[in-house]
Amino acid sequence: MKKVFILGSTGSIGKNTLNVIRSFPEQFKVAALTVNRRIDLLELQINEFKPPIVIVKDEALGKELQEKVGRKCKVITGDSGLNEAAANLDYDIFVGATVGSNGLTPTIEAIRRGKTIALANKETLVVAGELITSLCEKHNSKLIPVDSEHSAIFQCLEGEDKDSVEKLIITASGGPFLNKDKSSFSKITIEEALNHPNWKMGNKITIDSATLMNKGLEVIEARWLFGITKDRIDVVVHPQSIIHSMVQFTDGSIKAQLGLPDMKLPIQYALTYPKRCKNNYERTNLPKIGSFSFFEPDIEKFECLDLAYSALDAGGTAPCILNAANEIAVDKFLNGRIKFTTIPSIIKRALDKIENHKSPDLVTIYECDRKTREFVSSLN
Ligand code: MN3
Repeated sequence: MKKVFILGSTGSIGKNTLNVIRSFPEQFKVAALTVNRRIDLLELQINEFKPPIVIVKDEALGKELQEKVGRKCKVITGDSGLNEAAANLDYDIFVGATVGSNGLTPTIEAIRRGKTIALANKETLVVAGELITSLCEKHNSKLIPVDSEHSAIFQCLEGEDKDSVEKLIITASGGPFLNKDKSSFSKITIEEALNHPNWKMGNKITIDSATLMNKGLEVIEARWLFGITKDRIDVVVHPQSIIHSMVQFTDGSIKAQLGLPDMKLPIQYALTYPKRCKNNYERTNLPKIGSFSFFEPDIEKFECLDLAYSALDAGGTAPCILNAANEIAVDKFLNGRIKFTTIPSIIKRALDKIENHKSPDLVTIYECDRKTREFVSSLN
């Protein structure tokens, strides 16, 4: 029986992780669940999965929940409670299911204990890839990707020699604006940007998919997960989202992983790895899908992808600046304060303005993150 700690249990990945656990009650047990504020959904999860401990970031809401659940479950609160839980509780797998860079410290606590990390939170590797991968090596902690593209690559690399990898090919759906003319980008509404053709996800990642920043963050994530430099990571637009990504080897052969766009699959693989377990999820019907198509991404239209490659090239804290600026810019767009086309220009300004530090430690990363957010928040 594997005990699972879920950082962020009420978001899209967290709920799907619980869906997977529900299907394999003899294999998994919930060790702890964490949320920022959504205590009503957390209460339902407590009733069903009976974790001994939950962590609520908001202290007042945490107290309110403790009164409701009584002695059924212990409620811990605040950032310090979260970090202590990751550092001290009894669990085997840590699922990083939050969005944004705020899950970094508890993830590092889990890595220091040599836990298996099922990582859905791409920002962790984007802002601190060098630090995280070296800590994983030092503490013998295994990092298993949950992001569908990286899960695909991870599966394609099983049984292969790292030296025989020529390049990684990350697929992108292209998002809702693949065929939209750039001249009309400035009129894109929040509703249009939130309407993703293939995947149902949280708001932030859906906007990132519309700008292709999501793919840019995934290129940076892949660089650290697989130790492959950026000139050997390609992005190919594949609007059907059935091929989740591919690996090309030195003999020219390409391996791909296919499946329906459903996050339960990569989550299940990360939890059961290296085993595969039988489930009853819908199967991929290839004749019904009919055909696959592929295009080069248009980086003039989707500047965010280009900005991500540049940030990876610059190294140091540049990806941290990119990520923090993007988080604030997306938030501003979702609140109707800026246009869709202002997202990349804000990020560019932040990358020009905030100083880059090479091989940053955690304190430097947090400082850079804070400075960038402050700067971008002050922009109109
Ligand atoms: Mn993805």
